[in-house]
Amino acid sequence: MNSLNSAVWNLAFFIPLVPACLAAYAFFGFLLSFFPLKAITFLFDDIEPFKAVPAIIGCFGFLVVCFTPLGRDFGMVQNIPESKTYPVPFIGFSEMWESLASEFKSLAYYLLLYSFLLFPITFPILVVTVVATVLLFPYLALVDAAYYVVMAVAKAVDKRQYRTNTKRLVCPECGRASGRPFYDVGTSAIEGLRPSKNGIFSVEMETASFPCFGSKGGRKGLVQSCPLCSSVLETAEGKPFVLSVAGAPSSGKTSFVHSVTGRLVSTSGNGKADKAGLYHAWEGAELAAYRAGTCDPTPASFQKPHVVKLESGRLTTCRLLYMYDIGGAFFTGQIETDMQPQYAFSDALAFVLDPTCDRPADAALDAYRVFVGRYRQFNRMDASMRIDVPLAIVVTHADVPGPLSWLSGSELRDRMADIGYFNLVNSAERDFRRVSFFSCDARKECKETGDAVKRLCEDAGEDIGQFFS
Ligand SMILES: Nc1nc2c(ncn2[C@@H]2O[C@H](COP(=O)(O)OP(=O)(O)O)[C@@H](O)[C@H]2O)c(=O)[nH]1
Ligand SMILES: [Mg+2]
Repeated sequence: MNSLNSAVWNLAFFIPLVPACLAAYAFFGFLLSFFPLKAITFLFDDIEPFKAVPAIIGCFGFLVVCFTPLGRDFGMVQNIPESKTYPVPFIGFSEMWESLASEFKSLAYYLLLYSFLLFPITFPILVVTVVATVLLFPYLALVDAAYYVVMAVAKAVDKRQYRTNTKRLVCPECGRASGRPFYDVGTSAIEGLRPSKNGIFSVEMETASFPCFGSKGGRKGLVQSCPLCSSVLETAEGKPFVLSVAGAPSSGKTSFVHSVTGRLVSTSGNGKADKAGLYHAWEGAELAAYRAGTCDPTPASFQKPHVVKLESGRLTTCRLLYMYDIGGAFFTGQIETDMQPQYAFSDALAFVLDPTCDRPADAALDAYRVFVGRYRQFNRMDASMRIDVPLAIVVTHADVPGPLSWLSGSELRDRMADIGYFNLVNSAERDFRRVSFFSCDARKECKETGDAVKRLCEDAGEDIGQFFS
């Protein structure tokens, strides 16, 4: 910012100088029409040099006085003011004119004094300086206009980023969604922040001014908390993508979640994340157990979501993948589990089925019916309304050779419809606008599990899909 301010400052000596020289040239021509200078016009045929030479002397003299140590004798100290609100961009421009004008004024004043001594040199410089001082006003007006345009654009970008990135908070601790987080500003917790008129680096709040977006902004680093459970969050305003996993007991839901998580973390989000990590410590222990080949049954009661945090220099905030994995008993309909709040704000749904279990098509269809019934009930959607949230049907146990192993897309869909899953396929396609099909070995961190989530992200129109390979 200092270099930008000094560029504006220095250009203030050059840009007005060009028209100032032309004006000085015209002025000296004007002087030649008065006594006693008028005599020159009678004595010389060519009076051009009498206009041009003083203009050139004035122009060069002006530059010498402004930019050499000689200038100090003329009050020209080249004192670029420190922008008070640094590092807010461009704010220095409009604040600079007073200092600039005072330097020009003292220069003109000293030149006026000296002009009695070295009249032929100092007088032209004085003329150029006076004209350049006048032209300083349109120059600074233009600079300020540019500043306000840039600021308006920066503010619009800032607002948009803030709105889209903090539109919704999903608490990694209580698993519930709310509006913007509470920000701890020292004296009180306030809800939501607004970008200030200065744009990207500062935010006006009830109590004070805090830094906002941008590389130097610290707003994302303010302590934030969940408005519902008051837990302190480390989401740094990360944008959440919520995936709810459903399926019959032991169909492979938990394995699927660990497969996606493990692959995401070990591939650093398709090599596109600077950091890919787990949010909760317990997730690390569970992932390690999964990698060692054990997968404990999940209790039917509501659980905290699995959260993967992806950070990339190309994104203004991080991306958080939430995966809700609940006990399969919920989908048998026997358990009156109260509410699964995530169904109100899921961005995508995955329905997992095991084709190797006893009567697999019936088991899957029963679980599917309970799942969709509860989803509709929770979202107050009757059976005639199609669900906009994308669904992926994930068939596990691809490692056990069978008719569905390692198929995907329409090939898998058609095969499923042929071998007894017709009702499931048909219901899914009636209930959901977008349905995709994948087969995978959920015990491994295989590509197919990531493909399923990638597709769901893409169907939901979210950029987090880029992190899956
Ligand atoms: N061979 C094989 N076993 C699987 C697969 N997916 C899950 N399992 C096993 O099935 C059992 C139940 O899996 P789990 O993920 O706990 O199912 P959940 O009850 O739906 O969460 C575990 O012993 C897993 O190791 C798979 O794709 N292939
Ligand atoms: Mg489980």
